[in-house]
Amino acid sequence: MAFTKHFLVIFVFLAIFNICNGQGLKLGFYKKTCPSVEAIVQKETARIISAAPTLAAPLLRMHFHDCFVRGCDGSVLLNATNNNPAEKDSIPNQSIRGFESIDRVKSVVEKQCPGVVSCADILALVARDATLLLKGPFWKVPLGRRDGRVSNSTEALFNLPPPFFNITQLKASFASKGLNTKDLVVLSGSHTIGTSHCSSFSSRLYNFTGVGDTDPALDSNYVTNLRRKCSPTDTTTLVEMDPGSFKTFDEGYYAQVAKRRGLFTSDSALLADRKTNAYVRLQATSKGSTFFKDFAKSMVKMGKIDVLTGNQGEIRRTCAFVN
Ligand code: HEM
Ligand SMILES: *[C@@H]1O[C@H](CO)[C@@H](O)[C@H](O)[C@H]1NC(C)=O
Ligand SMILES: *[C@@H]1O[C@H](CO)[C@@H](O)[C@H](O)[C@H]1NC(C)=O
Ligand SMILES: *[C@@H]1O[C@H](CO)[C@@H](O)[C@H](O)[C@H]1NC(C)=O
Ligand SMILES: *[C@@H]1O[C@H](CO)[C@@H](O)[C@H](O)[C@H]1NC(C)=O
Ligand SMILES: CC(=O)N[C@H]1CO[C@H](CO)[C@@H](O)[C@@H]1O
Repeated sequence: MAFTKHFLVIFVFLAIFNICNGQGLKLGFYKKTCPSVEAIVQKETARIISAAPTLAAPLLRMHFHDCFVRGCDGSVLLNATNNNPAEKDSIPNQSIRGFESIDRVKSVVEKQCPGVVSCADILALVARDATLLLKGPFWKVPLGRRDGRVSNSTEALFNLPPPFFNITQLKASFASKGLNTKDLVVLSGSHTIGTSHCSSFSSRLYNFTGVGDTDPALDSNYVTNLRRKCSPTDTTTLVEMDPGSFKTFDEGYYAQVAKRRGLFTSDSALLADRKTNAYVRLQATSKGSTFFKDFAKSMVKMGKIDVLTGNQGEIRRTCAFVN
């Protein structure tokens, strides 16, 4: 009797521990229920990116924004309901694009395996496939996430790190999601692809501390260059984050950051910590860069943040709406 009781306690403890650590996810989760899901997602993502190559970056970013708010539960995909603005209505999400691409992939998957594959899993797979299509690394995506039923714009505002965060704030933000300093410097390498609106960094060019100054952490030639592209009030122009190779997933980002050309305060901040500084310099210069291997590992880790598994949540029929 006592033995059984102990056993039960240990079992329950392990079950809770596993859920919290995203261990409820596994490779090949849909092997029996939807064996072709990865092939379908891969094919549809390739179709989407070949028609619109600039969608790859926002689709990778979308997975990050999903995972940092309520865990990787597809909450970023939900539309607002009456009186309840969704995550996608919040300031950090203003520039996210590609929701209709996820909806499209989901509808193809639904045709093959109705009601089986979560939107959260589809997003995790699309982010991986989009990265690979830009010549980035491949990683195996543990699956079995369930979809949440809540999306709240205020939570997005509080959980997503803004571009003006310093290194202390960034580390705290990542730590609050169970990610360490290495994950921070590695995942920031995502900024090797894609573009940014001028408004995400223009205070660094024109009014850094409110006295019409520039950010001393930015290379002055780069400031001149960026000022030509971005007027102080520009909210529409897009700037390449890794100039010259923003369509290729490579180590180029680290070379930019090392040259004091990181676009955001959060990029420059990686030089302000001994550990992240060392990583930036190593990836910027080494031939046998470990970035791809590191990135794959940190993405799998990010993909496990506070996931819903088992009977939690639901499998949404349409990604923009709860069932
Ligand atoms: C470390 C903290 C981070 C901050 C402060 C940050 C901030 C930003 C900002 C402000 C933009 C530009 C938005 C715009 O103005 O259009 C951006 C773009 C982007 N971010 Fe991050 N980010 C961070 C981490 C990440 C992570 C972890 C990922 C992915 C795993 C990611 C992927 C991207 C991508 C791919 C883009 C380009 C999007 C596009 O081309 O539309 N970022 N980020
Ligand atoms: C859901 O939101 C997206 C993005 O804001 C929008 O494009 C789409 O039209 C909305 N869908 C519906 C059915 O309202
Ligand atoms: C959204 O989240 C905020 C912050 O946690 C909370 O104060 C607010 O009540 C939530 N809104 C809704 C509609 O649940
Ligand atoms: C980062 O910002 C916080 C809040 O503004 C501030 O208290 C802290 O001193 C800053 N840390 C660094 C290293 O700049
Ligand atoms: C710079 O910032 C300060 C403080 O926020 C503000 O009062 C001032 O108007 C700004 N100057 C310009 C040129 O935007
Ligand atoms: C894609 C999307 O829904 N963007 C929204 C982001 O938030 C602003 C409001 O802050 C909306 O106007 C955008 O439509």
